[in-house]
Amino acid sequence: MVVSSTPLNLSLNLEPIMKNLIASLLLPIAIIFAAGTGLADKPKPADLKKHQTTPGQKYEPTLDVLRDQKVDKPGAQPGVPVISAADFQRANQIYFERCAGCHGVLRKGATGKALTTKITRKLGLEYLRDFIDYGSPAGMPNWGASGGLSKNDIDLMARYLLQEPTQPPEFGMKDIKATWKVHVPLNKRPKKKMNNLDLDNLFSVTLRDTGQVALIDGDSKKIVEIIETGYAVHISRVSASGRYLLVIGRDAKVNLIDLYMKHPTTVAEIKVGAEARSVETSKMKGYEDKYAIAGAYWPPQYVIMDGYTLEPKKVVSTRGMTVDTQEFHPEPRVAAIVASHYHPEFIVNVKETGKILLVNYSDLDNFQVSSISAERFLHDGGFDSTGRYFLVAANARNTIAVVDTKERKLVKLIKTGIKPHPGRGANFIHPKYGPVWATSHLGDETIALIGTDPIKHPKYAWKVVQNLEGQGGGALFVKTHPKSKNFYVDTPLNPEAEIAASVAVFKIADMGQKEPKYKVLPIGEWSGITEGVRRVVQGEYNKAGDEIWFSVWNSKSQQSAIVVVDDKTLTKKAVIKDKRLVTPTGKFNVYNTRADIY
Ligand code: DHE
Repeated sequence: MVVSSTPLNLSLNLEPIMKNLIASLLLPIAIIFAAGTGLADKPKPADLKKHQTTPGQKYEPTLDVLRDQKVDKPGAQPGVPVISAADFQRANQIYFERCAGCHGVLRKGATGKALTTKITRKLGLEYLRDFIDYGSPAGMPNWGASGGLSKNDIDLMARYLLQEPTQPPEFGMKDIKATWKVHVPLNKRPKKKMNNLDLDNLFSVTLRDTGQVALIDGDSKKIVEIIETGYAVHISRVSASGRYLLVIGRDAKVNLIDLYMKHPTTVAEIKVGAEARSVETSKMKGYEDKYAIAGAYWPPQYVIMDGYTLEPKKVVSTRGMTVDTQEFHPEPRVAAIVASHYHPEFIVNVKETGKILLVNYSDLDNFQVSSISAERFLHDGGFDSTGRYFLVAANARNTIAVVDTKERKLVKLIKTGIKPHPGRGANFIHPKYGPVWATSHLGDETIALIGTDPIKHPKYAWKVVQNLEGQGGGALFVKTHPKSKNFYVDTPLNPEAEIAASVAVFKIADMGQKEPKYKVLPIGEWSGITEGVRRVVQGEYNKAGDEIWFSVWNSKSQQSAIVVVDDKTLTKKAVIKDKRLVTPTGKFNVYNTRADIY
């Protein structure tokens, strides 16, 4: 069963950024249909009853850093409506906020179809306007009636799509170097840890809308440091030694934070592009902490840096052919990156081409990259419990790709439910099937369990051995811990407020039953916050594995919190509230993150 198709309540008191996340799905869908098969029938308002916006559709990139670029309007062309410079700038902003995530920066298609002028001019102004206004049974919402775009904006977007697209600037080594700053040189850094923090139980918490991370002590639950980072910081990763914390903003700014300083501080920073989401550090024995890597959405490239200073060493473009149709893709974004434990390699997932790159960092002068053809639209993923196999979601293809990082080859492509979104996934020993790795789904209520032990449980390896039924779609992250008996699933993008504000917990011991039951923890309610949507997102364990932290993510102007759950009793253990805790989302326990425990 697909999750509720209740239209999203855009009147919720959300900050614009959240609205963008929701809206980013709507416009592309319209255009996908129009551009997909050429000229479809003119959309009818009556068809709108069939329109749906699923949680999966809400989860598309908003390129809001590129949105703010200053652009020149293209010159006048015969038969193309004239558009003023100010209007073009505004339409460009709307496009990057809402459309580019699916249709690509260059409008040559990404998860959505291409919107080049060859296609749009064939469709014509009136057609495009109607399509954006009235929608279609294929999933196009009624922008006019829904109030998502005003009549003027619909008209503007239709005219914009007839103009040649803008191309944001490239960002090569010279530009990257110009942004590189070492605030504290290596010889000025402490030789040993200068603070009393229990670093292994420290949490780096994304404060999404303030462009900061909060470092929170896992024992006292107090904020020990707030550190300025890039715009709408996305993830934190920890170096193999546990000394350095790396954080990446959506604006592609990487902060290298030294946790040994008396007050952990940014010791180096750099920008690797204009839009980015992923960062990682080398973990192979002998190379611990030595290199860092960051992947960009725009330009489509990754950058290898010195792990202690972030000095950029190598910038590599990901442009190339797709794995299936073997057509050129001009802007394949870099999604998840992990560090191999078997070879001096980063495993770089290239979204639109579907390639998993094994990027060898042992000799940057004789640089070697191996390419595994997996499946298009790779997004997020993590290791199995042994750290040998890497499982990654090709989300728009409802597939999990498995790579053996020791043998350096693709093991299997496994079909799961609709739009898998594992985060890094979760590993546990199933009472019947042995070791499994789990992923939740954005587009349905199932949680797929995949067998990961080809030696002792070969019958179950690399198969979906069980589909659990959770609270609903809109799930983003699953979590457990080797010491825990429980398995948690969040649902922050579910359209039902109660489901978005709670998590489901399964007992691992019950998994052998035909339809294992789950318990609902009302985390939003436990936070004591009564305003806002209270999206409960991304469970993260402490080092001991006896408590799990959830963010209660409200909009910037509303109160948010972190609720700590006692993993044994499944009761509320603590609520962290602080006026500095604005829009907390991802939380990264230093020990679990550096040791790949999830
Ligand atoms: Fe994420 C991981 C991209 C929206 C919270 N997110 C990732 C990764 C990618 C990605 C590629 C994997 C990085 C890695 O492992 O190296 N995320 C994107 C998007 O493109 C998308 C859909 C839209 C956008 O414009 O950014 C998006 N992500 C979100 C959110 O709205 C979330 C819920 C809140 C937020 O802070 O923005 C969110 N993403 C996260 C988190 C992780 C993540 C917490 C890391 C999970 C982990 O356990 O490692």
